[in-house]
Amino acid sequence: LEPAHSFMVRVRLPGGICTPEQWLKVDELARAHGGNTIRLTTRQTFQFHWIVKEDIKPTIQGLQQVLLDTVAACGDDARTVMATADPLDSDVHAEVAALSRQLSDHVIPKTRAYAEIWYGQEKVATTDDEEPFYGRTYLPRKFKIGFAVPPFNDIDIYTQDMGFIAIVGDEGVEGFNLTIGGGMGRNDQDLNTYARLGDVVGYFPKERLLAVADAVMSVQRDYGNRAERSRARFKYTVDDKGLGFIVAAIEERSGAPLEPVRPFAFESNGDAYGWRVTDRGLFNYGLFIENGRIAGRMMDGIAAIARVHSGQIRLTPNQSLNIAGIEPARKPIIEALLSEYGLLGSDQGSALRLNSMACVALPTCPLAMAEAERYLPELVTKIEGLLAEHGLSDEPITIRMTGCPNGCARPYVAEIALTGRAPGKYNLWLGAGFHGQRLSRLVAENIGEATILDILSGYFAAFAERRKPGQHFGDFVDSELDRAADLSA
Ligand code: SRM
Ligand code: SF4
Repeated sequence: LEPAHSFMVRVRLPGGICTPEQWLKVDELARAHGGNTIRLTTRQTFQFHWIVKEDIKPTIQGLQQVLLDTVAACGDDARTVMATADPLDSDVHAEVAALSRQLSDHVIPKTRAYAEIWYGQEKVATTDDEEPFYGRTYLPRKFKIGFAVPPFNDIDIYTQDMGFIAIVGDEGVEGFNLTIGGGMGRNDQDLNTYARLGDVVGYFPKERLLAVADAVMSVQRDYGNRAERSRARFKYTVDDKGLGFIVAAIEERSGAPLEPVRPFAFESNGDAYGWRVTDRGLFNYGLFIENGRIAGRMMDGIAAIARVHSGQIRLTPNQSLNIAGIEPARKPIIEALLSEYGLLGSDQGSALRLNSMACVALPTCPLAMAEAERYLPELVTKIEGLLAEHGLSDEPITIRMTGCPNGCARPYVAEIALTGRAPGKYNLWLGAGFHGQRLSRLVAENIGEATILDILSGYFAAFAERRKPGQHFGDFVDSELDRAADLSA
């Protein structure tokens, strides 16, 4: 007998793009091995929970049948590559999604070990089975990559180790502004750890994508901190070595200097929900999935849609879905299914709820100190009540909760953020930018629900009374915090 451990299995899904056939296989595997639930993650992919040891192999082999894998979904390597889930379904989106797939295939480890272990392929004894890019010691730490297509910053480009902001001309994507050194992870007890926004360091033409990506990753591979794991992420390498040094090394290794940053503008870091017509006359439906958790009737409903759908089912960076490329003739059928399973409605939730995200936390995450996914919906209902009292019900405000400071729901770029300290206790962070361009500030530590609501109520009252026209909540709170700091100085 051995302990009845259960495992989490995470799929690699570049750009969050999934076919209906793949969806149905994921659904089948979740019902067979994964506790009848699918979890959509903040990096646009699937997680299965509750998989017992003997079911891991059948799960991974089942994924292989629909050309999905779990390569580098975890580990000290380049993780699944994110890309904007453009609700307008533009040609630019298609091009960027294809590039995210190409880059993901390029950056995953190339040894045969995965196929030998999980697919049962014949073990071949070789003397040169060392990974050509990662070598024997891989990267100092996980490495995250994403592509954003302005005006959508749904992937939170400034939180990625390496990000690409698409610059579009008449002929489509011309190139990318490069961002480096973003990251959320921090530890409440260790002031040497912190969330950091990535720097936008230059522009390069799209033909140089792989060369630039290789150069950035090789700089982290060769200069990253391998002695102190808590300081091993690329953001610390950038700060320890200096931005100038890192950029010069990237330019030298990629074979050409970066050009000046090209203009771009983001508007939000959320998703768009409801029906949209695409340029090609097809329909997309943005389906809000609260905290990415799919189970029960919702799971049945999405599977029923996948059975009749001929387009894609895209996973968004905010744990939701875009049922994309619906042919006009099939729209009434899909609409009827959405209605039958209670998934239809332009009002899928309040503006606050539609901009909410929580990490998995308890009961499956071993690092969780407080609830997140299971508690945020209830807290949002209470905050909705406060917003209504101040006439702010329609105000889109981003709110994110995590069960610990690691920041898996990218809380430090949310206008309201709660990070777990202990059961029922959270740190409260406020004042981040609405499109993820500014970090939030710590406002109160280790507080429970009553204090959280009390503090928020005070800020909502002030916001309703004194906000400037069009001002977002995060910008307002940021200026209030500045004012308070000036007064106490
Ligand atoms: Fe995360 C570790 C869940 C996105 C920062 N994360 C974990 C683990 C694997 C816990 C563990 O190490 O044992 C969690 C599994 C919980 C469970 O029961 O499933 C976990 N992270 C998640 C997911 C599922 C949250 C969600 O609710 O969607 C996300 C899966 C993403 C994916 O599909 O690959 C997830 N994690 C993130 C993000 C957001 C992002 O990448 O956009 C971050 C912050 C960005 C960053 O990396 O800086 C994030 N996760 C962490 C960290 C802190 C890393 C650091 O730099 O300190 C850890 C802990 C660690 O690595 O030691 C962690
Ligand atoms: Fe677990 Fe913490 Fe990540 Fe939440 S933020 S999933 S509690 S590691």
